[in-house]
Amino acid sequence: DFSNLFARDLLPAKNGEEPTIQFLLEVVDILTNYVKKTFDRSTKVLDFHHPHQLLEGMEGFNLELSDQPESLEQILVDCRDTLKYGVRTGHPRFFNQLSSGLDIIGLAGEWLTSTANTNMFTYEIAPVFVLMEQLTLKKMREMIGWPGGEGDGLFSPGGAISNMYSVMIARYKYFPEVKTKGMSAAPRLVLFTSEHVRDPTYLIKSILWRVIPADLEAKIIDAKQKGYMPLFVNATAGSTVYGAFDPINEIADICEKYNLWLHVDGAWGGGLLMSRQHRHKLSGVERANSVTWNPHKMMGVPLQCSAILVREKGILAGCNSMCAGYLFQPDKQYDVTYDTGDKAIQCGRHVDIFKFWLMWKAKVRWREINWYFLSFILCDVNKKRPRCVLIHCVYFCVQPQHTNVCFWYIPPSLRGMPDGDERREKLHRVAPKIKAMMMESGTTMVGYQPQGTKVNFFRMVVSNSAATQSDIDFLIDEIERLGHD
Ligand code: ABU
Repeated sequence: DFSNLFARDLLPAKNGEEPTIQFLLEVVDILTNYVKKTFDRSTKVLDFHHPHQLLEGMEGFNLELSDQPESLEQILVDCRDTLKYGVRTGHPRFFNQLSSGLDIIGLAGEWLTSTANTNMFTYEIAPVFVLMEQLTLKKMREMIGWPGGEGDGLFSPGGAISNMYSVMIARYKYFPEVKTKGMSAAPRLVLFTSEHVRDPTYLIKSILWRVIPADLEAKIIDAKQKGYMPLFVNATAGSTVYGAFDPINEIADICEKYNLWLHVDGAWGGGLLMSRQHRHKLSGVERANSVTWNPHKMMGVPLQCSAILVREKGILAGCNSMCAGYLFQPDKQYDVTYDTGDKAIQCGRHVDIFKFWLMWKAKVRWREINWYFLSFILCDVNKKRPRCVLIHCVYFCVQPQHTNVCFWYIPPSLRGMPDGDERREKLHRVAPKIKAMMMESGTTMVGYQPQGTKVNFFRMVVSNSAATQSDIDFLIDEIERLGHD
């Protein structure tokens, strides 16, 4: 009974050891129960409530911060409720995000990381983690194919930040004076990326969602003629929606011809470098100047775990170092090149490496995972059930390149309707409606979106190693059940 105990009774309080151990054992019990239920298919993926319902307080779960300390009993209730009203992203029927699953080794790593509670900025306070990061980044560079695994890198708070690092170091490489003089020291710089990516400067046309190299070259020439300075090309390895892989070798040829920085955004598809069967989809990645690779996506490492990998050693420090004297004293007793913090744009940096390092040790090579098998099953299921129109089949006429499967569900009332504005408007409302009902019933979760001229469609991704064929069938059955008008 913790109702008469408070945070002040725990360590470092005098005689705090016993209540601390008892309290933590209770917490572990809550967490292990949650883990068990996560893999239990009779458990719901979520217990959905609207924001106002949660804010008003659910059965004693009060999000408000009170003026008085709460008892440890209430703190334990808060822990239970927090998990109860959350989403089980490790559930075998959670397909909503590129990052999903609950890896037990990774979880153990995350628990240890929180317990160690240190900061990656200096070797002095994170000696083991800093070395793990260096060794793991080297392994990743070896997988990319850079000679001897040489180069540079960092774990960052996510794929967008890793991509931003690549833009910053490319700019620094060509115009180092920007660091001290600002953007006026550079001409108007131009970045090139696929038309399927958000808010780029220059959009490269694509076919089957892969950029067309000839269009890239035409756009580079156009930018030069307008007096701009082409700087950077992003090739996507596994696009967010369709899972498309750009032709890296052909893009690299153009980058070499025009002396441009080549970045490969493999946030989603980078994990395939671990697969003998699928790594060819990133063929040419070894010619990139920088690569983003998020182990928290395809490789199932608990969030967050995103790496920016760079071929040129030292450029991250060159670009970002500010030499803060209170952290990076040059006269420490150890080799201060291990103080990695000065390479980062942030100061404090979370330990993202340990769970990944531990999983790598435990698995060595990631399972030649049945994700592909499952996504192909989903394609087949769709083909057999003409109620679902597979975008890949309509537009690709081939299997998806990655585990993304995009499709429309066609409810009975729309099946005989001729194509036109009315049908499009109605079809546009189908996926959000089904998704809302799916969340209310809490049985499964899948994403949807419109894109370009395409009305809302389901984007199904398989990256959860707990998912099986029966879960794919369940999802399709559920869409049919909920979508039957
Ligand atoms: N950074 C893109 C993640 C999108 C997703 O998980 O659905």
